[in-house]
Amino acid sequence: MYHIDSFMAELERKNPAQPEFIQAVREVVESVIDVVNDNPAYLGTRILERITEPDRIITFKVEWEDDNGDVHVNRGYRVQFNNALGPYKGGLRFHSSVTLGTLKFLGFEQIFKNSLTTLSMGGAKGGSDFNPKGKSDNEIMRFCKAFMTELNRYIGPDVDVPAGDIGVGAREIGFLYGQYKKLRIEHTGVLTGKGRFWGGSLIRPEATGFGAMYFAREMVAEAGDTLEGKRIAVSGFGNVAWGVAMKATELGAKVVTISGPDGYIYDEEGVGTQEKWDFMLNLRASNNDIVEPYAKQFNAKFLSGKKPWEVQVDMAFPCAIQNELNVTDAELLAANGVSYIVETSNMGCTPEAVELFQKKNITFAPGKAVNAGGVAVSGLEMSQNSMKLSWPKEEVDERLNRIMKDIHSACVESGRNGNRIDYIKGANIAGFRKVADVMLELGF
Ligand code: 2IT
Repeated sequence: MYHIDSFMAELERKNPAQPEFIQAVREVVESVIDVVNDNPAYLGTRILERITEPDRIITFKVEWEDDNGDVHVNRGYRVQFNNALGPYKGGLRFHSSVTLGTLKFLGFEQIFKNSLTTLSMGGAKGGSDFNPKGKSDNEIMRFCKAFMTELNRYIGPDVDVPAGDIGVGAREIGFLYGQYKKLRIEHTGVLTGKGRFWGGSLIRPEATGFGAMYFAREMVAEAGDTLEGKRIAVSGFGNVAWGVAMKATELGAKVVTISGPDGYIYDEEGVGTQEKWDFMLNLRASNNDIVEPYAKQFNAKFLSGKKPWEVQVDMAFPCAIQNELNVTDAELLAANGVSYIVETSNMGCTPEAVELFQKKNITFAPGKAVNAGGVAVSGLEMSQNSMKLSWPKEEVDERLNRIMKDIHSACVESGRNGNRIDYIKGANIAGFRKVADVMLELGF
């Protein structure tokens, strides 16, 4: 029999100073402990110890030169967590806050997320503490090339397939892929999120946000409700936030906020239009990590240094980074009558915030289910690369929609609790079972 407290105490002993990893594991273990304790095959093979230990962790030195000729040293990582279901798969994050503990939490989440997609992908994550903010294109290129010079040894289209995450978009994937090609003389699906003319899939940039909205449509339908006229608060201003905003508009809802490190924008007219998206794309391309110029351009409000959770909305979509929505934010949202929290960033809400939502019967869906559309379309990109063809956007979008519906059904099936759906339990149990069963089938 597993006991949560003793299991977690041992995990903390083995993984000191990795609070995000401990937080991510605790959430999964709390969900699955009864399933594990009821199954002698899981118990007898120490499934929880095995699934919480990464297969391997690769760290490497990344040396690069800035535009003034000064040399910098960053640390690069790849956490290959679990490949029971397929090649290791997961993004690369370049952000000053990245530590090994961050990437272990993300790699761990990725195992269950990828399992939920129904595609054949194991879980991994990588990245660096490199801070792309304020860097020139040439500096970014030199960093990416130095990073791939090390990473290329450990990846491959049937081994480990990285993609983007925070700080790694189409530009970075281009430089990384360019260096891989130079070193290996191979044109393969070793990365996803590639460009249109070198193996990328249509809809990949929008997939996480579109998928989140498809999932949200199922959530509200499950509650006998619709998206029509819903007011939505979104944080962040990257691909994910914009995918949500554009799809929300199309489905009859309205996103009224986006946010950056400088504060948030409140736009009563709704942010989800092509003109506004193009403006923000240009702003981001200039490496400006701010949202304030949007307010002047489109006659909206800018709230300096604030988070968007103080606005009166029906739905909230955290789309920025882990633990961005805390219990104080949750109390504000609840007091303003929010009905649904659609966690779109990985572990975007603190455990205390989630507990508050559950206590107040506010429907909460976790990131690993909601944001799985991104990696799902990465999986579809891998399929297209293997077949050496590319599907039209309607086909990718239709498959994405179907996958998100299936993920929602899996959450409902494993998470039904009387007349409520516990989406956290549902996602964790459904994701875990498949990986655990395959691990048993494969032996150790
Ligand atoms: O968190 C995630 O699922 C991603 N950053 C996407 C990973 C991928 O391999 O597309």
